[in-house]
Amino acid sequence: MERTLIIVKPDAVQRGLIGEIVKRFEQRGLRIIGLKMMQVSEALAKKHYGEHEGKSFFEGLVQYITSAPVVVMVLEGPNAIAAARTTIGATKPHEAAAGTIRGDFGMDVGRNLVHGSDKPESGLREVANFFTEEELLSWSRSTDPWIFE
Ligand code: IDP
Ligand code: MG
Repeated sequence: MERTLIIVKPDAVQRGLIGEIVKRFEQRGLRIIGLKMMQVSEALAKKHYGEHEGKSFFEGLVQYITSAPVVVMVLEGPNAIAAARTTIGATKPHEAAAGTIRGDFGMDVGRNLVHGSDKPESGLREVANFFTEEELLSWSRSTDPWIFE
């Protein structure tokens, strides 16, 4: 089972899209094992987006992600990372396929609504940055055998 960190970014929270976005991951079949609302500190933002430090958009990205509350969640499932990223859509919303979150709700790469981990190692690192082990639940759904073979 893979784990992915999802962030419902400040623009999505401000636009009232928390429920819509959570719904899309739920209906896909990903299992939510942690979920909370928080405001990201500058230190946490810089740690989370460390790979982008030095890029032209880095300061703006840190400003954006710390500017207002976010909802963070951990999703679990076989191939959870790839599944979540196809539900999220391409980084640049104007290139994202219709039917994806970014393709349905976004216009600008600087306001692209949602984050999802990009590989299993990032998933583990990012989940540990945002959640303690006590905040994550190990549980199974009665529907799991109908979603995962
Ligand atoms: P991802 O979120 O699809 O994995 P990354 O390339 O990892 O995309 O970039 C992280 C985040 O940085 C993006 O989701 C977006 O918020 C922001 N970002 C990436 N490229 C740009 C840019 O050219 N201008 C402004 N923000 C950007
Ligand atoms: Mg990324």
